[in-house]
Amino acid sequence: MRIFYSETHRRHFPQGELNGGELVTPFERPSRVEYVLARLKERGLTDINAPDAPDMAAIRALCDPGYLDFLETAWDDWVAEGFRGEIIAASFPVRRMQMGRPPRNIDGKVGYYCLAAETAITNGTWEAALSSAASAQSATRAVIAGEKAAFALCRPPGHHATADMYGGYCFLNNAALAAEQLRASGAGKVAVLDIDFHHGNGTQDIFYDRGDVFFASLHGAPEDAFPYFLGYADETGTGDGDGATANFPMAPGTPYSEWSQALDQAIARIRAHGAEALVVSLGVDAYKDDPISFFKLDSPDFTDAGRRIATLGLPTVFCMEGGYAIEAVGINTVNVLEGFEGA
Ligand code: SP5
Ligand code: ZN
Repeated sequence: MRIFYSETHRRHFPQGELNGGELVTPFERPSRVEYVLARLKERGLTDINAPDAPDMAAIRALCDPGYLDFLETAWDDWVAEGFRGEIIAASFPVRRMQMGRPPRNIDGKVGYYCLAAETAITNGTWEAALSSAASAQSATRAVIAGEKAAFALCRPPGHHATADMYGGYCFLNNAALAAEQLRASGAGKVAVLDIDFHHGNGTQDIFYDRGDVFFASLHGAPEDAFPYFLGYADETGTGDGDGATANFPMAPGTPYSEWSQALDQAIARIRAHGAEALVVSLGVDAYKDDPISFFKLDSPDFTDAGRRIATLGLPTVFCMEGGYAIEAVGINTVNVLEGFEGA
């Protein structure tokens, strides 16, 4: 399997994540990638490539222009304002306030474009986010060129990012870029299967009113888990997208025996939709020892999940999302890929 990854991810490494009222070292940290790379090599998956430069036209086509301008200049604007810490949002447009007017002031703008305050922006975040998108785009290009599957080792992750908001450690929605690219290459229908522990709110939002991109997500129920405000089972799409969103929220403690049934249902829905290509939002935070999640998958379960995903028989782009049990993130991620390849 061809693998794409950029060292530029290291430019995004905030010191602080807002967690329980403290600033802690972010769970989403550069060493995650090192563990995945080490495991890939250990298992003989050595076709590891730097991505091409990001396709900016595709990123501009997906995202809000004001949002992209904000991300590109946020750090400089923050420093120019006289702030000395990392960029953390503190004020948000919420119920009964103005949702459509981005402020001029950078502190206001940050809140306007932010969906969760745990995620800090630093010098280098924009470059890292672009390099992550570039990995997704290059992996997708390889699949379009005829590879059965490719793995984009994206960091930072993407599935929480909407067209105009960052948060949940995500800035640009890599999986959505991949899905759009597959569509543009001629696939009439594509599907995004999101197996990260958290609901892929960004991906769902981007495709919610479209029938050409099916979105299925397995995740911790919104009553109990981030991102809290989306991901209920009764969210099924709207307009042309009516019926093209499928959510499988699950309770704390969910074991693989139950999770795998949801996976099978998601797979059946994708098959029924008639998808011709697949994007997998590959988070491995459903793992039993993940520090911020509450499912009970064990490492061999990820191999089995990869095997089940392969039964779709579709050209597949894997995009790395979450997974924070540092020592196991490589094993679990590569298990999915090996399960898929071995099937
Ligand atoms: C890509 C991805 O996996 N993003 C996840 C972002 C989650 N951020 C907020 C997590 C808040 C979790 N609080 C958990 C406390 C555990 N004791
Ligand atoms: Zn996650």
